Amino acid sequence: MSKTVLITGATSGIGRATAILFAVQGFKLVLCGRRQERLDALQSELSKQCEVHTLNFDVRDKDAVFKEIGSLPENFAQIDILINNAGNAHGLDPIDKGNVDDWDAMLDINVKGLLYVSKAIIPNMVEKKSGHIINIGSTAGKEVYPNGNVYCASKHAVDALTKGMRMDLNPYGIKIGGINPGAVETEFSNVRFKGDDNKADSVYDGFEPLKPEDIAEIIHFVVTRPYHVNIADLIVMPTAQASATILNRSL
Ligand code: NDP
Ligand code: 8X3
Repeated sequence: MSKTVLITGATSGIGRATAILFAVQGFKLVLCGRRQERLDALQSELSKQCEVHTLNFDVRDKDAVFKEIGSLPENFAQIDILINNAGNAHGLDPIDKGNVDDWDAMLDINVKGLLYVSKAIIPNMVEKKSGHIINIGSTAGKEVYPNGNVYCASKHAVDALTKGMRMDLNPYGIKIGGINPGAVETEFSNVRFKGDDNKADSVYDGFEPLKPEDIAEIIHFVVTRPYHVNIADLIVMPTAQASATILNRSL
């Protein structure tokens, strides 16, 4: 029987590429996001390949998270694999000039949103004594870079939660892993720079960034290992990247 996968942030970038690849592989999909038209487009496209259900909620809205996940139809309600992917950076400012609304957004979405979605799904995994959770962290969760302050803090928190979940859910045989990408060309920088496309494009100038499909393939590899193999933590960067700030822009 195909496994059921719930992907947050499925309307764009890494989440969308993962949904498309997983559909080809015949998983059953629960796709989440806030942009209904994109959810509808994915549903109509991917339904040709697999069973798809969509949920529209903001991960910051605790009540909506529990209501939507709690009201999944019976044939989608048993989530085998949770991919906690929804998230973004908002702004790139020194700490003294940071916008507090940006700080709220990053901590509320990247950290608390991930927690709410996990809390809505973990009890069923505990009951079944099976499940797999993948948290999409970042190289920003492994190092800090200038002006990255709160985004880096949010992804360091994701890294800590990945480790904590692995410890706490170990008695139940639930797999927990973190995947931590470097620069991936998605809508990430458009969101970070609030729609300034020139600024967003310049992030990837002069080097070949990762594609969302690269991360989707890695997620697929991680979830298709035999039961006794848990890929606990993984960092993936473009070849041109050596750290958050060391980029070879001549490649
Ligand atoms: P995108 O901006 O392309 O996608 C972000 C996704 O998150 C969208 O589907 C968006 O959907 C969803 N999302 C954002 N805010 C919310 C919210 N409040 N509630 C529900 N869903 C939300 O970026 P990426 O694909 O690049 O990002 C995916 C993950 O990868 C993030 O966690 C990001 O931090 C991480 N990452 C990205 C890297 C990169 O360089 N691109 C590198 C390392 C990590 P919608 O707007 O429809 O709600
Ligand atoms: C995204 C990668 O370097 O912009 O998490 O923080 S970075």
